[in-house]
Amino acid sequence: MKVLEAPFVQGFMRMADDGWQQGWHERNGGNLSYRIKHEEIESVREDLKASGEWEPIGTVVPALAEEYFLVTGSGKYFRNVQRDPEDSICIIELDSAGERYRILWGLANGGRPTSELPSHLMNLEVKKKQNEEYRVVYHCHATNIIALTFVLPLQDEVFTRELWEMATECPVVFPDGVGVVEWMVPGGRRIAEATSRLMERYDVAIWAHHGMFCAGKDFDLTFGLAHTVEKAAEILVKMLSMRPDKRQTISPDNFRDLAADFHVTLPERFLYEKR
Ligand code: 2HA
Ligand code: ZN
Repeated sequence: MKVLEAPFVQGFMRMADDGWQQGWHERNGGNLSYRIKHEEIESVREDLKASGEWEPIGTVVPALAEEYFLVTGSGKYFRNVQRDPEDSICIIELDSAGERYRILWGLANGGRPTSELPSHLMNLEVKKKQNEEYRVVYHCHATNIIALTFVLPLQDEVFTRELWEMATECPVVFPDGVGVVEWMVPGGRRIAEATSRLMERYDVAIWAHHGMFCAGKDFDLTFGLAHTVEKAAEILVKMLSMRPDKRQTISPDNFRDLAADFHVTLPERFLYEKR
């Protein structure tokens, strides 16, 4: 099969376009990666060709050695993924040490995988060790989440609780909560390490004054997660714009009742009493 006919590639392109339509990918903002299944890479094998040299990833991910990934290209625009995928995205393979990659398809006019490749691969490695079914890592510049990083304390507990309170379904969609990374230079190993540490606990990591990272088992779940978090952030921004406090809200005991009925575990550290 041709790469562009494969369902996993179609799903990847649809997700990129969905993010663009949401307004989360100005210019070349954001990036997306997918850890390809064995049968999926075999289904497109005839269309793959090693075009360049092995290049360093910028970090080491031994648990992902010899795996294949579909990723957006550095400097490429989400706006163009659906229209010109061969120029915008690529399939890469990792070497046997998980230290280097090479391009097997895509980036037809040259280029490199996303500048956030270290973060994507380190997150995918953490998630794979937890649960083999995790395959998607998504980074977007969601507007309202970024806005909140200027007014809320950069603490996991506060972000999680405030987002949970904005929509009843939030604690059901992300019961583990969200983590927050203080401002750091993007693109390197340091921010990748900080993010992947948070991914040991959460499926969502917020980058202060920058955006968010989400991890999930498939495109629907991962996009849906980002969408739910950003929607809650939008409600919080609207609420804070109307008045600085809440007249009424969902209480810690309300959350405990919800957890019991929906069969989710909500860590007590998020259900603190507010002063
Ligand atoms: O430009 O979003 O974090 C791509 C990015 C870097
Ligand atoms: Zn970014």
